[in-house]
Amino acid sequence: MRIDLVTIFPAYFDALELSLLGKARDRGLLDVRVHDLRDAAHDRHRTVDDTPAGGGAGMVMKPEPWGEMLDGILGAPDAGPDPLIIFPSPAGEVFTQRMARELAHESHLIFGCGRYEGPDQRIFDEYAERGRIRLVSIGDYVLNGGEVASIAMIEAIGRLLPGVVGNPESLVEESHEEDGLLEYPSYTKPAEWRGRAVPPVLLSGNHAAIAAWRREQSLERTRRVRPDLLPPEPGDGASDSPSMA
Ligand code: 6GU
Repeated sequence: MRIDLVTIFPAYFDALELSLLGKARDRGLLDVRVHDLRDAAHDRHRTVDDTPAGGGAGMVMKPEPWGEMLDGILGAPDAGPDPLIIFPSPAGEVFTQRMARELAHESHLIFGCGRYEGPDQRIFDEYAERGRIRLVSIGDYVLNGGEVASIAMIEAIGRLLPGVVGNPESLVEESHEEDGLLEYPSYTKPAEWRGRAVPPVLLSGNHAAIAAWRREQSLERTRRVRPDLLPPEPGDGASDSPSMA
C-alpha cells in the first residue's frame, strides 16, 4: 500500500518508522511518503493560513498550497490508479475497525492533515469532483490537527495488510474483531503474583472450558463498559417502549 501524508509538521510521522509499521516499510509492504505543505507555499513566510471569510475566530488553511500539493501527488506517474484522499476531521464520519478493514483494500491513501479550522471548503469540493475524498474523525473529542488522528488510522489499517503482523491469528481474537465484543483479559506466568492467581481454568488444559470462559469474560466486559456494542435484546426496541403504546 502507498500512503502519502500532507502536513505542516512532518516530524509527527517519524513514529511510523518504529515497530511493526517500520518493519513493514523496510520490507516494502508499506510505502509512506511525507510532504511538508509549506513546500507548496511560495511567499517569503511560506504562509499556509489566513483569516476566515465572513470574520470570526481562528484561521483557515489557504486553498492554493493544498491544491498544488494534492495535484502533484495525484498527477505523479507513480500514483495509484484511484487514490482515496482522507481528511482527518472531528466533523467527519467516525473511524471504526470496519472502516480500517475497508481501507486496507485500497492501493493508495492520501492523508491531508489540517491545522487551525482546517482547509478552505473549496479543497473538499474540488477533489470530491475529481476523485474520492472522505472526512474521517477518530472519536468525539477535539485534537489540534489531523496528524495524531492519521497516525492512529494508519496503524489500524497498516496492521491489517497481508504480512505486516507475523501471526495473522493474533488479528482475529481481538477487541472489535470477529464477534464485535471487547477482548477477554490475558494472563501469563507466574501462576501466582503478589497473591493474585491466574484463573485456574486457564491452567486446566481444557480447551472448550477455556473458550467458554473467555467468551463469558468478553460478554461481561462488553456489557459493563460498552453496552452500545451488543446487539439489541428482544424487547429493547423503541416500538415496544411504553411511550409508544
Ligand atoms: Cl480526525 N482531527 C481533529 N483535529 N480532531 C479530532 C479528530 C480528527 N478526530 C477526533 N478529534
